[in-house]
Amino acid sequence: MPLLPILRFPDPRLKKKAAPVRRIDESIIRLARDMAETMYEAPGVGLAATQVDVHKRVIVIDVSETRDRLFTLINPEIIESAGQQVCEEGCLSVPGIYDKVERAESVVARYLDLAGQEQTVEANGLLAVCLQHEIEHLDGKVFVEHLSQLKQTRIKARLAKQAKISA
Ligand code: K1U
Ligand code: ZN
Repeated sequence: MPLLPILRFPDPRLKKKAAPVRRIDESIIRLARDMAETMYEAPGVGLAATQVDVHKRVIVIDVSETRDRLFTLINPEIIESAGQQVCEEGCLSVPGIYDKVERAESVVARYLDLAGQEQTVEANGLLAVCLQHEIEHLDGKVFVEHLSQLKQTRIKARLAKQAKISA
């Protein structure tokens, strides 16, 4: 199964808003499978289709230590949120950069599973953070946009330097 190339911040394609999935066909099932494999290999705890340049509302998440609790969420939406938490976040599209972001402490998300059944998940802690982070990717937002302009400028400079070294 192919590993998918992950777009790097500040690639403008990360700003595109993903479209809802109308029909869960073989192409969506294959995309979700390839995304899960790419996330596990990276390694990461989540991945949004936007990050692999597919602008459809599909995310995969596995925050388990055993790496065997995969969630595939089609058209995910946060329908309830409560509280606040500040958590250190990373992003596979912003390699090597970690910083604190304030998010809701707990969320309820509604989504379709791969069989097209509507599901809800109640989440707190890292799963809640990850759901918020991945759904923001589908809306064209990267976590560093929660940081100050100064930090964003420094991050862009650091990533540009890294890209030059590895070219
Ligand atoms: O969206 C992404 O780029 C994935 C990202 C998700 C995320 C991490 C932390 C907080 C919020 C959202 C990552 O997975 S970054 C890598 C990472 O955090 C990690 C990797 C291996 C094991 C545990 C964590
Ligand atoms: Zn990310």
